Amino acid sequence: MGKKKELDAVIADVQYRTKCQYAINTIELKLQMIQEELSEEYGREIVSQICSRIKSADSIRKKLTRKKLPVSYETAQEKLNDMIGVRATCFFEDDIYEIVKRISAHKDVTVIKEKDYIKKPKSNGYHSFHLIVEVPVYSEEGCEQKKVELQFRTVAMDFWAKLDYQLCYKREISGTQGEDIQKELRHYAEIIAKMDKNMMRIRKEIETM
Ligand code: 0O2
Repeated sequence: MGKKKELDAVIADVQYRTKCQYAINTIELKLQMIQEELSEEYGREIVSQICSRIKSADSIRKKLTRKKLPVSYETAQEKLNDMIGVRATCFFEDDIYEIVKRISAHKDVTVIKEKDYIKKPKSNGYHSFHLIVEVPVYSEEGCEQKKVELQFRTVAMDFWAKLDYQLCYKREISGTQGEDIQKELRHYAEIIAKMDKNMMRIRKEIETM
């Protein structure tokens, strides 16, 4: 079987997808538990939305090619951190750090890597907190660790990222007009970041009333 067909076959395989879904369910359950704990402590909602996806064969192929890596399932497993992705959209920025702290403390969660694009946004303005973890997945074959990329964003950061994804991300936007567009998007990302900070301040003010 050629490498392309092999990758397609593995990603479509029911056993592979079941194991990925197991990892997703584990993480989602933990996030729901933390959301309930915090909700009880703070007396308000913490997470607006949780969503997940298993990366498609096509997207894996494109990402490996973009990274100039050989296109194979083995390379994808080894080099890509986001074959399985879960995103939690939160109301406030400080809640993101509290959730990250709590989920990282779970004994069956191994933190592989943290990327804080909130404190250090990407040059295009992208804000998000990425936490790469491993969780155990049990089957008749035993226990295997599955890597999951968790993305944490505020509702406002998510709004920007979703529009950027539609407009620019994965596209070559060049020339003077391209630069102006990039600059404008960066500007909106800065406004959003400021708005997030102000919303947090307003919340704290209300909490002391
Ligand atoms: P898709 O289609 O969403 O899956 P690595 O250094 O290898 O750990 P990686 O994965 O190359 O890191 O890069 P990074 O920065 O951690 O990005 C991982 C994911 O974050 C991306 O996955 C996007 O989902 C999202 N992301 C990163 N940068 C941007 C950005 O500038 N704009 C938007 N809208 N999303 C971003 P994929 O596979 O690129 O895309």
